[in-house]
Amino acid sequence: MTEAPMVLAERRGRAGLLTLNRPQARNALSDRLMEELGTALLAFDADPDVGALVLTGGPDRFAAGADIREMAPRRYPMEDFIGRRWETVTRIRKPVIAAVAGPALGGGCELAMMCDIVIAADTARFGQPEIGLGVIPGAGGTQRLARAVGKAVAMDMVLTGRQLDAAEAERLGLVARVVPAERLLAEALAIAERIALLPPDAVAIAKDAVNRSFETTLAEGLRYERALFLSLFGTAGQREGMAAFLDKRPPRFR
Ligand code: CO8
Repeated sequence: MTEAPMVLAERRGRAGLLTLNRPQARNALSDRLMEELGTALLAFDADPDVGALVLTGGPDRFAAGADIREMAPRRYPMEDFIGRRWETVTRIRKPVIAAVAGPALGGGCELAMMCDIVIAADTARFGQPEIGLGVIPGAGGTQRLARAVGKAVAMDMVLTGRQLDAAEAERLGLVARVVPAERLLAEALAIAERIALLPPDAVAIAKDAVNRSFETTLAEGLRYERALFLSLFGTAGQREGMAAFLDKRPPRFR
């Protein structure tokens, strides 16, 4: 008998929907789950009929973090067991929208922060409880979190394990929008569909440019942005987008 997949992948219109599927372990992010997620992300990234992705953990939870059962026997020195497996979501070209309901804890919060837009249900909670397990966040929970919410709140969360509810996460800029839980998936898919109708070169380059702002100085980032901006002239999207504006008609990008 084959085991149930830990990540479900399906097409919804021009959106690729990925659902973490390990409810009995609260979507704990085991090595196998992260391998499956990486494979599914790369498949959608390569699919020309998909314009943007939605990543969710279902209506009750996003993810309870890395798999503690798997990590407990590990001893340093050891191989980097996070590495490539956890980075795929940050390497793909298409935007990924995290649709978060319920707990997004530890690696679950970190996975949401790796996505490009985070939409939260009013039931969502974000936290980095690793300190209570004798470790610290290992996939961005000290770095992306501090950049998103600032040092004061990041320190509070990382040092005490305090969790943010959806409203606080929105106020602090960790999430883009909060919606009623029953609307979460529809809203996230609508955003993905909207992006999927836009010119794919400009979408991928816009994502890259904003992400670069977290990794470089302002002067270097502005040079990078300018080069990317210029590179879009002559693409199908630029020609059609500007022609449609001047012709006073809706653009047809695909
Ligand atoms: N790992 C493994 N199993 C888990 C995890 C987890 N993170 N979380 C829950 N489970 C399992 C439980 O062991 C339990 O299993 P069983 O039924 O066999 O006893 C089952 O899921 C149900 O758990 P609960 O009864 O606790 O479920 P509740 O709905 O009452 O609570 C919670 C859900 C709030 C999510 C709660 O389970 C919880 O607090 N979980 C742990 C959260 C946590 O501490 N996360 C941080 C993990 S460390 C981490 O993420 C480090 C990331 C570093 C980078 C990546 C490295 C690979």
